[in-house]
Amino acid sequence: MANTRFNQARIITIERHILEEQSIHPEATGVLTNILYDLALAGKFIASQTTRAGLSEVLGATDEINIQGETVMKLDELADQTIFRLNDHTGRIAVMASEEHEHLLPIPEGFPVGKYVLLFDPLDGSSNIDYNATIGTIFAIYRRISSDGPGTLEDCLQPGKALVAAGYLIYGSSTMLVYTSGSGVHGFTLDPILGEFLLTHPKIHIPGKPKYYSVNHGNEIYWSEGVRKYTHWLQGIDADHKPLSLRYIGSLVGDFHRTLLSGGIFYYPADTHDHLKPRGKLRMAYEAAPLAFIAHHAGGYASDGNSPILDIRPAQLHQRTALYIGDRTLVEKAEEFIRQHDK
Ligand code: FDP
Repeated sequence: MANTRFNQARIITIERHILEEQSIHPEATGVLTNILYDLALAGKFIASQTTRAGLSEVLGATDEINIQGETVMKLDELADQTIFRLNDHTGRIAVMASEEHEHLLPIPEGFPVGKYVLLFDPLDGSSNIDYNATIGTIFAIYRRISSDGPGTLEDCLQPGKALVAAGYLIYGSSTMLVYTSGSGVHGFTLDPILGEFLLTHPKIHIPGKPKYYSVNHGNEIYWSEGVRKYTHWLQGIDADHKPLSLRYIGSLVGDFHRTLLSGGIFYYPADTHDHLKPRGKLRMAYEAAPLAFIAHHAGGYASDGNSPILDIRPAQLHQRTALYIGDRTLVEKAEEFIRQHDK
């Protein structure tokens, strides 16, 4: 009996956790707390749809091509609309931007406009949907910098170091929500029976002994000399350490989540072939900046190969970037190789 009570005392729902975090900040109004709840709710909804993909006829592509030139999957649309609709009327958000839309997503007329800015990648890793592999949702929350009225493009083009909170939902063998609002990175696992996110990974810190490196080796012919030499170093060639093992899902949230929990590095370099991905593939605002914020608060580091991701102010909503993220020493080593060989 005593044992049962003890176990129950340790159950921390996301609601309790976010409220406790809010109480550390006496100036907090509860608005951010509510945005985080709304995103947790969006995550539950998206998770319920992704686990039913194929059954409820949502698997497969729509006929539309999105702004990135990719075929829009039905689940992408669902996730996109879910997040927008759960946040468009609350009076907490000034403006939104989604990886799926070319332009800003203003708050619809008639609804109050709030003080936060929400950027999201509704379903990251969508090329994996048809193969039942891990996918995710990434979100980034800034304070608006414009004074009033509808939120502006400038509100959305802030550097990652201005983030108030960032997180992701991962739809894998279980559904998890991982977030930080600046005081630690915390992970919650969705109990599908209770329908609640429970704290399972408090205070995540990237482990010091890296196990894995994660990169799309299929692109090696496009890499710079620095990136190639760095990769050889990770493989133990001309290095004073054992080779790291390779893991690559091709779904950023999945690859990042593993890196966060097991240590190591994920990278998606820029191409040396200008016509391909001279700035890399990943999006600064929807992918790199929020994950860099999480990595930073978990003791890690993220760089574009030259400078910290968190220092870069994107010039455009859909700006792409090279990304090196994870263990601080490994990311700094990548910068060192690039400095030495690519200038
Ligand atoms: P996807 O194209 O499946 O949506 O930025 C999107 C992304 O996946 C990331 O999630 C993933 O890390 C990367 O692209 C995979 O790109 P490659 O297929 O070129 O490796």
